[in-house]
Amino acid sequence: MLRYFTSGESHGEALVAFLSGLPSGLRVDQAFLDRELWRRQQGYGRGGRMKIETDRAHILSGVHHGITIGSPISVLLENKDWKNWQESLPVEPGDSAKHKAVKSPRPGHADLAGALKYNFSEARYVLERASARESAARVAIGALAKLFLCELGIEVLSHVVSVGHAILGRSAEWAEIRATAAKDKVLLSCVDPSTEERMKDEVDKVLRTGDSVGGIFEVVAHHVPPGLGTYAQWDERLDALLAAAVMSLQAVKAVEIGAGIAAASSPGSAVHDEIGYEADSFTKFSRAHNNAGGIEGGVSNGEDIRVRGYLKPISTLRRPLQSVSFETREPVKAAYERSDVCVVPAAGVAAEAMVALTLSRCALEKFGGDSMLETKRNFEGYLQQLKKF
Ligand code: EPS
Repeated sequence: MLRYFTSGESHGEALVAFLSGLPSGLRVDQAFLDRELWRRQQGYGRGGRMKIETDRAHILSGVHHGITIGSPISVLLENKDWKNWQESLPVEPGDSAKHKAVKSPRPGHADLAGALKYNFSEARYVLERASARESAARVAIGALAKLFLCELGIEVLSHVVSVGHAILGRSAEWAEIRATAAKDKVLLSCVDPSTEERMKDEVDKVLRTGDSVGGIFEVVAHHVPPGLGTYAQWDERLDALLAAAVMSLQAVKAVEIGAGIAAASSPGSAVHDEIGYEADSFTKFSRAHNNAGGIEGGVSNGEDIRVRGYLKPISTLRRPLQSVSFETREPVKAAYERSDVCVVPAAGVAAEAMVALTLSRCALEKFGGDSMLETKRNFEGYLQQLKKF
């Protein structure tokens, strides 16, 4: 079974991610891991921190001579900013006068709920772990999941659908998404250049006013065979697993599969994807469109899987909202620390990692295998079985 978790604070020494359950014999491309980490750091509207960090995946275990050996994999990502925090956030008790307290909770951040829950007198430790910096660790192991899926012919990428009021008013083709993700310069990862300019204007607006802006990203998993996930049990449904995986990312407040939101106010005849028999894919069954987002009954149906994440605006504001002092309980403005103002493209890359990890888990549950040889043999056998339909 594929299992994973992360550890690390935003301004601590490092982030660490663990991934257990990948078969042996998967070739690991270090340059690919580092490019995925680079992609997550891009986008117009990021703050000063991204000028400090250059994320690199330092693999500590589970990979030797460039291939996985079936043992748990651990990856370390250094926080370059740590050198500026060694005295204020040491592991040992240190000098309490140098501690940088977060004195008033930011509405929208985990600050208040976290301080109440863990019995902290201020929110420093809450911020440190709740920060979206943690998503870098997920991207590192998500890149390994992508390499695994690639062996099965599956690719996972994302693009930005909206930033503030600037919205891409059409569906994005796979070829456009792929071309956008391959660029060496990232603005806002929109497939349409004129919409991307309008998205940039939305970011410029909040940069001027000391505000922040959210938006929508879409993750597309291409060439996923039918049969991943199952309707047989509630917690094995692929749409439920993907929704939880994407919702678990910092600042995501809603998740949509396919045309899920519009579907709720449309008649069934306009929503469901009519079936034909002239395709040349996993089977000959074809669809008129893909409003289902590649999943019906909690099972992948062979169409591209489309998952959208809706991001609230970043909760750290240069023009802070009203809050209360942890110390005096008097009204004060919320704390402000250097921050991003827009992270929609970065969140999309982190969501790709979560989707890739989820699909890898489902693929391994279906096809099994301790070595890639075994997994791929089982996979090929299943593809042949599908061809008979
Ligand atoms: C974050 C605040 C900022 C972001 C950070 C998320 O960090 P800092 O407080 O160091 O300026 O840059 O995101 C990252 C560091 C990252 O790698 O994405 C927050 O409070 O959530």
